[in-house]
Amino acid sequence: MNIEETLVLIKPDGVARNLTGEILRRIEAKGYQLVDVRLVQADVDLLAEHYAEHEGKPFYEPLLDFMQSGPTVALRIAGNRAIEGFRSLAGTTDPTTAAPGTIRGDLGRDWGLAVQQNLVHGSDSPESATRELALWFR
Ligand code: DAT
Ligand code: MG
Repeated sequence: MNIEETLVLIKPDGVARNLTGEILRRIEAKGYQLVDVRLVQADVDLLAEHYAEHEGKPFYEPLLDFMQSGPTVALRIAGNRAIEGFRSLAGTTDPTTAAPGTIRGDLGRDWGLAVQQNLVHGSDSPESATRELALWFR
């Protein structure tokens, strides 16, 4: 066993589309423990830190605007290999091609801003998880 904690965000599109319960259901069904939950209206400072690795990319500014468009549900979850496991549950970044059975593949809408509006975030490494959990649960 390798119990890890990871940060999951239900992004503003997921909250606005009333998918919070459905996404939580999938996380709990997989066996992850819910350790902490917050409803957060993210501001630009938080998002600039969270997405620092993407600064300067063409999608960076629209991404920060989108992430400020409404509340985000921040989750601290725990489980065996939860970092990699949640990324698998979420599916690949682009909902158009994310596998069926995943959150993004099943629930992501194939519309104009589909890559940006992909419902969830999950930390991508132990270092990211530590850093991001400290940001969203400071
Ligand atoms: P992930 O969220 O799968 O870890 P990422 O870290 O590469 O993906 O990118 C962060 C977010 O930025 C992603 O969830 C959606 C947005 N994004 C990534 N690539 C994009 C692109 N080519 N066009 C628009 N938005 C993009
Ligand atoms: Mg990422």
